[in-house]
Amino acid sequence: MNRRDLLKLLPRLGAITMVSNDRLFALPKSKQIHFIGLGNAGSEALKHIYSKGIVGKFTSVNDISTSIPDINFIKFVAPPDKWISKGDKVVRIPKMNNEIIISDELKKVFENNERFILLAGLSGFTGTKLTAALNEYLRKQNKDFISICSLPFDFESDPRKLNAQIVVNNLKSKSNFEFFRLQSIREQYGNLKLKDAFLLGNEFFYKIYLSQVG
Ligand SMILES: Nc1nc2c(ncn2[C@@H]2O[C@H](COP(=O)(O)OP(=O)(O)OP(=O)(O)O)[C@@H](O)[C@H]2O)c(=O)[nH]1
Ligand SMILES: [Mg+2]
Repeated sequence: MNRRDLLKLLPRLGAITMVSNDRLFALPKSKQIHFIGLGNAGSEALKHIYSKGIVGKFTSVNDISTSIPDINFIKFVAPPDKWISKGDKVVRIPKMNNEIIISDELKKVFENNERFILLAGLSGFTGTKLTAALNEYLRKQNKDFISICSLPFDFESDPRKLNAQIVVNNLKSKSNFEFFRLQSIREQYGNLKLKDAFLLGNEFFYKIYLSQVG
């Protein structure tokens, strides 16, 4: 599929969630919507939603800034994998074993009475760990929030798939947790280039958001 065909396809994706863009005009007026992109995928989905012209606040929590002035940026750098000596062997301690701390700067993002929409691709450190930690934190704080997450493609590594699966298993019974499989894009639209599959993935985040706000 070439890029022009792909772009033609994007509006038709509405059929996936059976929601039309008309919902944009029915957004609840009382509460400010605040989108928070966690990690790279979350921040790409955030930029995509921002580009739709939705009125709201936007914050990216990632290692690099989006460079869009309207998108607040909170720097978060995942710890590196560590290598330790055990006898005559060197053993890798994956970064995923590290606990995550929600910084005061990040807690401040959630201090107002807004409706928070967390966006993350699950499998890496930042999106996965922050989704798990923030779900627990925001629930305890009685905040109004939903999470929209993707599950990795089949070709991603087993440890990354496992990271994602653990979080989904813990949260999938919650009514404020939504997810989709990136692999379903390739199943539906063929073996797209990764860049194009990510673009469709970003659109899935947007459509799921629309299906939640009515
Ligand atoms: N829709 C979409 N998915 C992406 C994009 N980039 C990466 N992903 C997917 O998102 C998942 C998580 O990857 P990243 O977002 O890069 O990971 P991260 O949360 O930044 O984690 P670390 O970099 O390990 O701290 C993987 O399944 C990727 O395939 C993107 O631009 N759009
Ligand atoms: Mg990253």
